[in-house]
Amino acid sequence: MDATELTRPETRLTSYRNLIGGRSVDAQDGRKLDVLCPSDGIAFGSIPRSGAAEIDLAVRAARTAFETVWCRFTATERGRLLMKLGDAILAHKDELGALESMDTGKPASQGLGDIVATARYFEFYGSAADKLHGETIPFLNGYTVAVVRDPHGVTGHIVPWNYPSQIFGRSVGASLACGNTCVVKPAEDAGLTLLRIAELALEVGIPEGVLNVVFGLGAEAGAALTAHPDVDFVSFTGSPEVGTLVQKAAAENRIGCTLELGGKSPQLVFADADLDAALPVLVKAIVQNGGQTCSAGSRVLVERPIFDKVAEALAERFAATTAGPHEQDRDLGAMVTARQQARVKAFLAEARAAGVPVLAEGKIAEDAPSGGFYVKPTLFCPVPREARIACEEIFGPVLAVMPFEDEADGVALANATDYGLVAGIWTENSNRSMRVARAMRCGQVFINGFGAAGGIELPFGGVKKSGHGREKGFEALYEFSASKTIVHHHK
Ligand code: TXE
Repeated sequence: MDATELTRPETRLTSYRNLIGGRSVDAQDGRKLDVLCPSDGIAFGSIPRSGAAEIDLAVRAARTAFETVWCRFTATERGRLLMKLGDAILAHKDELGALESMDTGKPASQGLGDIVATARYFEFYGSAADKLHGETIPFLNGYTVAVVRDPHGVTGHIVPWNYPSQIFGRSVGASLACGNTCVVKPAEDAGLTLLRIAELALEVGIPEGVLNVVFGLGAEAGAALTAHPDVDFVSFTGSPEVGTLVQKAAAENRIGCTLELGGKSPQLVFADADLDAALPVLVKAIVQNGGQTCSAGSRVLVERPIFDKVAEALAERFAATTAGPHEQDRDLGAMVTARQQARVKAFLAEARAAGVPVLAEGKIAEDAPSGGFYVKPTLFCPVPREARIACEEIFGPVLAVMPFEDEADGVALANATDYGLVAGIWTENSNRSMRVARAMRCGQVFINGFGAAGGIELPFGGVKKSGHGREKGFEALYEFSASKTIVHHHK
């Protein structure tokens, strides 16, 4: 018996249901969607194909919970419950990690790591809940002015499939800490752990209706959630196209939203970089999670004098990478869906046809199930600056390597993208690293590193076409709350 059979039988063909107002319910018309394991392409369960009716029920449940129950909890009490939820997630981390990996196709250790990070979100926001202080403002004589922070009310969360539990944790954790109630629409392609975590929330004492999960297609359940007139704020992470729709829907309702729409994040490698430190990170930043990471380091820009050396070393490391089923815990798993696999392969075919050189390819494990959605990690080098693979988000394990001539050229090339999410800088010159970091047009910059073990505490989000608003860190608490100025005129 191989590992695949060992870990999956008990979850095969499980019917997952919505969680609305504390009740486990199917779609009203009983329609369902299959859930496939990306590692072998086989269905192991189903989720409800919900629509406007189920979303409406969930929003009503969230509204009632907001107005009648959750508002009675002090910030400290809310925080304690969120920290308990963090503990419960940790206590179930093996089960949740296995489910996350089976659902997304990501290697087992990464599924587990995502769950541990999710627990940390609830711990972080739980402990922050009663530290969202307001301020007082000096004003005219005879006045005392206080600025307090209020929750928005009901928040809608559209979660993608690449890091389901973490992206859920970062927005739902912050929202609940502020005193909102939530309706969550997981991605139809992967999002089962969100349901399990919402069930754990009930178990630790978070009241019914405070956290609701409604499964369904984006164009149906997702669109219904963003258009619902009784939702007060929307958090969206996903594609730029859908982000535009979400912002239009928010505009119709005259509410706010956070949009995190991915990137084409550069890593600048200067001639004085510590290459022993840089090389493994440069590879991991695009191979991890099959490149299906909003902040993937998908462009490596190398200063001319060390270009050939870096290209050669990257090629060696790329060739040593292997994609395999999640249980095997290789460098990467399968792409999340056949659709995503086809999208990545189309980029690969187009770049090859355009004559962009392939410097190295990784492998697909020989015993990987033939029905799985695998692609080989692929290193293109040198990539012309105007090539599509140098400009567009691929969301696959595809690295574009390009030379730059000097600091000014490197900065210009790094910024020459519609996106602006993350950047990496590799240099031993601290004057230069700070100068270049300040010149980057993006939301997060790493110096002599890339990515930060989840980065729960670090504000995260884009500029330019990568979206707006910040999640993660304390700053998210300002997104999920609104200031209210209280002006007391006294004698
Ligand atoms: O995204 P969608 P897809 C990028 C990445 C990827 C591409 C396409 O480049 O290759 O987008 O992925 C919900 N109203 N990112 O098609 O469709 C949907 O159900 C409301 C980057 O999977 O945007 C899911 O829950 N919601 C990204 C979520 O939106 C709708 C993560 C994301 O799906 C909707 C994912 C609608 N009309 C993809 N249509 C990142 N920033 O990390 C869909 N959805």
